[in-house]
Amino acid sequence: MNPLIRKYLRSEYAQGKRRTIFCPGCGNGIILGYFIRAIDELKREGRFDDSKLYIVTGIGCSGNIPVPLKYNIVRALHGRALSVATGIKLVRPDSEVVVFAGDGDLLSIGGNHLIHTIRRNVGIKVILVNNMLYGMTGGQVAPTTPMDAITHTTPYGNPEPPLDACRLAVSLGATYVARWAVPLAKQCIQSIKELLLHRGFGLLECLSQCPVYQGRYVIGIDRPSKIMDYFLKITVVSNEPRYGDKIIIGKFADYERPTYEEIMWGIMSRVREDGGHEA
Ligand SMILES: Cc1ncc(C[n+]2csc(CCOP(=O)(O)OP(=O)(O)O)c2C)c(N)n1
Ligand code: SF4
Ligand SMILES: [Mg+2]
Repeated sequence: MNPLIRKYLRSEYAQGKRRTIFCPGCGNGIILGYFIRAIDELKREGRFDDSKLYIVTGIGCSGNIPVPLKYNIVRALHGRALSVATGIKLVRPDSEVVVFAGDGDLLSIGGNHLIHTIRRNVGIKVILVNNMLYGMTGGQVAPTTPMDAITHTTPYGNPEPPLDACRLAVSLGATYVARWAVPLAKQCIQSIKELLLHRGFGLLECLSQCPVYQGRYVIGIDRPSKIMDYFLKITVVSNEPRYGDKIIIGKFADYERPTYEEIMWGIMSRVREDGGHEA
């Protein structure tokens, strides 16, 4: 058995008594593996203290990614993971708060929270799993679904262009932004490491395969390995915002500015020095 399994998974999962809910070939299990490897490498390098790690998820298949892990996990309401994560980070500014969210969860019902969490530069790290639709509820259209794609709710093709989460995040001042795809293991693990070490708000979008719905309907390929080949064909590493019809992957932002928790704790200590505020 891979020693990382015993080290990071709850015993019932490590012993095979419980299994993840993921369909065979889903990208979610692979992303879980990348997350564990990134944490393990950082710990061995002495650069990450996982005793301070809190994980928050939204609702969706991707929200199940951290469930087998030994860490403290909060499953928030659909679209509200960032609000819960903000609360944890504000109360415990020295904690490491990671959010796993689906594209529907983060960009559709949770889109407004994303905008303001980035604007404030709350020091939480978001791993966005973009499988181009709502997986858990049966393959409905999401803000990330490609135009003209067939889904359960767009049987005649999606009439809307997709939202580029990374461009949105950069425009709002996100201090770490990257996008990779599940077949690019080295880049995904490296990016998760950078995200975990980053001080302000960070977003890593990971293009991921949902062989059941995205594969069958959106892309028309249902073999997971073929979908991963397809991701490599439709993506390109570039610094340009547009590159023909291809999806740009790479790192788009990595800098620092004051975080919301630093500012809020600064205000609180000034209030205390003033002896509190009287209305
Ligand atoms: C308030 C609320 N509205 C709708 C739902 C139903 N629901 C559950 S998961 C989901 C979408 C999941 O899609 P995504 O976030 O892309 O995650 P995926 O399953 O694709 O990983 C929806 C609409 C819900 N649980 N709560
Ligand atoms: S429905 Fe899709 S995203 Fe959900 S577990 Fe199955 S393959 Fe993965
Ligand atoms: Mg999805």
